[in-house]
Amino acid sequence: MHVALVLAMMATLSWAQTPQLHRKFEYKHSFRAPNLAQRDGTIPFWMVSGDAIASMEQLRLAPSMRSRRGIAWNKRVMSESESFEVEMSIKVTGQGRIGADGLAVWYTAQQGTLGPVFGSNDYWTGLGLMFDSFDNDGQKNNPFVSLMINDGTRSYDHHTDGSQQMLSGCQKDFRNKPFPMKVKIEYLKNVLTVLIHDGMTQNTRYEMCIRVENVILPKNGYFGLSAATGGLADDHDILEFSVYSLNTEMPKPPGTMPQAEQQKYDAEFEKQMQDYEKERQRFKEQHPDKAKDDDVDDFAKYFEDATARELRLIYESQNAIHLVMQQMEQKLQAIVQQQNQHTQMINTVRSGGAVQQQPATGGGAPVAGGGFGQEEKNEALQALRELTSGLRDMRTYVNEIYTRTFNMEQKINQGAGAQPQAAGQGQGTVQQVGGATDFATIKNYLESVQADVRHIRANQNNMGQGNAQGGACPDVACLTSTFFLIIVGAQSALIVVLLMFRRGQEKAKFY
Ligand SMILES: [Ca+2]
Ligand SMILES: [Ca+2]
Repeated sequence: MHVALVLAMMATLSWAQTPQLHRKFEYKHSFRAPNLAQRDGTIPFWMVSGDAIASMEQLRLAPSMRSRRGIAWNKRVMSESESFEVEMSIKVTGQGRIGADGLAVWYTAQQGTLGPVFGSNDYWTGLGLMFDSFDNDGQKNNPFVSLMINDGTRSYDHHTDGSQQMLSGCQKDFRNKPFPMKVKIEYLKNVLTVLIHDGMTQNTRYEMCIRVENVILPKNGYFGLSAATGGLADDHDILEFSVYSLNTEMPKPPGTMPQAEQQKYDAEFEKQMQDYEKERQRFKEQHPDKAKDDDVDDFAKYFEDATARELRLIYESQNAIHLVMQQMEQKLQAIVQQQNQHTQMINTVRSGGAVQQQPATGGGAPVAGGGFGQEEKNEALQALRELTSGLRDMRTYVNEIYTRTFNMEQKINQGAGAQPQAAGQGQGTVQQVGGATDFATIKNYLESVQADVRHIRANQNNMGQGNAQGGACPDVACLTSTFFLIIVGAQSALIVVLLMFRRGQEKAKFY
């Protein structure tokens, strides 16, 4: 009873201590369709040589033409792990009942070169997995898959299909299958396994082909592929070559890795922020006068002082003016377009009877040049001139009002103060009675001012009517672009003067 319990506990412990296998896709050793190759026919991290051609869909190691050979070799060594898994998708297709020569997958100490062994060099060091199409030794056992491990001293024997040299193999017809053949090569803890799906069904069903123990492969080897044709020829295409590193030293399951890393980075960031804050505090303590400036809380105060706010307000108001001007321009354009249409219609009516033909030939295209004639332009210019002179008149009237008001003030003051000589008896009684007729005088002046204002209004009305007749601005506010620019200019000049004045004041404070 006790023994059984102890055994069970030991079993549980040993199971718990078994390291989990971490399988990771290694893109620097892999390629797969679609987008197998780049536009220039290269495969990233791979060299392609001989008659091999890489396209988006496949790597054609050797085409179905006589005596061709091509190789493709990984430029990077497999340093990610000693154990690995390779998943391949292969198509070998040809017109004949028999094909040749075949293709090979390599894992070697050095990169391969073009040569006699299925397109690659002889005397290699490492693994060669041959897919031999042609039956050289007449054993009626081809196509055949064979595994040969070489230490760089042996030459491959084609006459026997390598049957005396191979470690293991299996007979497998891989030519002209409806679906790509799938091959899975696993090298884990010096055990090499080759599983093959023959491509007869779409669903992958692997069958064991090779399993060999105590296989020693070179560390940091290169993956390679090659194929060759002879008197007979097949297309030898690789659709996928995916390499996965197999590591047992990764305790964490792959799903939690990114989150763990994220937490690590977050912690690091937090730590650095704290360090920075500490440094800042220390600096502030050491240099209280300098540190004051970079105080974040006070920054806003420095940011918008009175001058800045003023500038911002000016900027905003100028933006508003700009917007209004843009709107005016749009409206003017719309008016011009309308006028064009009207002119066109009038012309059409004048030409007589051509109204029905117009839409067919002219369509809706506006008469750009002729629509706004010289006469209209002159009229518009005239209206503008009138408006300008009207504004000038208005200014004169305003000045006049100002002058009169000023004079009136002066006279009132005089009336209230010392007695003028020319004022006569009436003025004298004003003083005596205590300002009874003073109101009458003010009334007179007010009436004269009222009359002036009425006069100005009448003038304005006349001007308004004149403009309306001119048709310069029927719907929009009667304000020309020129006048607007003058306003903006005057405003800008004022700002500049104000700023200069302020700057002068500030300088005065320092010097
Ligand atoms: Ca052969
Ligand atoms: Ca054979």
